[in-house]
Amino acid sequence: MKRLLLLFLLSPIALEAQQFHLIGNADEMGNGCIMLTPDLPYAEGIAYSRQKLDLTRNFQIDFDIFLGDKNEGADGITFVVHDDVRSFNAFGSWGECMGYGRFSPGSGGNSIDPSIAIEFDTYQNRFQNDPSSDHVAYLENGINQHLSYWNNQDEGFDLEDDYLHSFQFQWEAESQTIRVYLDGNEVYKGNRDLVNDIFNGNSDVIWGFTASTGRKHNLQYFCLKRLAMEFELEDLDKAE
Ligand SMILES: [Ca+2]
Ligand SMILES: [Ca+2]
Ligand SMILES: [Ca+2]
Repeated sequence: MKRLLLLFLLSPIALEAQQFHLIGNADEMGNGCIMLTPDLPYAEGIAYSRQKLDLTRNFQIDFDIFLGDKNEGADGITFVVHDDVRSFNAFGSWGECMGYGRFSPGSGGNSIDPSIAIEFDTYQNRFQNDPSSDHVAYLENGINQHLSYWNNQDEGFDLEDDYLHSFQFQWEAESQTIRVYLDGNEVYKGNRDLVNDIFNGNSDVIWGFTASTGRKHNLQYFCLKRLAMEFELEDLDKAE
């Protein structure tokens, strides 16, 4: 019962495009959506909320993502939470790194670190262990390679279908649980002490979205829905 109660007590906050700091090709679209990349090669765009997240509290973020209208396009979007020293100007590499990571774990090049990310990958790069289908994966510290992924067990799974897809990210602070939903399906669930194991004890972190294209490309954007943040842990205890 406690978990249900927590979600009901979250306070939703309406998000506006002006609350985001934009880098590279990112640009307001004027309809509550922010473009990350135009449908052009070698583009990269990043949008960070100016309001940081507090990992000592529960929160839930809802938004829609658009990954393009052609299956042969690329490369995808990541949702990122980070504490990189470059703060609101942190960026990663283009192409298969989706503006988040670097090309290989041991290589140089720009990546957002320390961080976690959820990637929505629309192009197969064998070096990153990508399946032939589009997929979702959990990433850490600017490394795009992943051992596991979610593609609905469908080798034809395609997100570049000219539709918006709903995405939800939930953080439950006490149990240190991450839950991710795409179009209502649970696509990732994991337990991680983010504050201590990723962010070196810091609980105030930057969040936003990154995307890039390479030789192949697509229009990629996200639309704001809401951020729901738990206000006071004490209030929850009283409510019980
Ligand atoms: Ca593709
Ligand atoms: Ca890829
Ligand atoms: Ca695809």
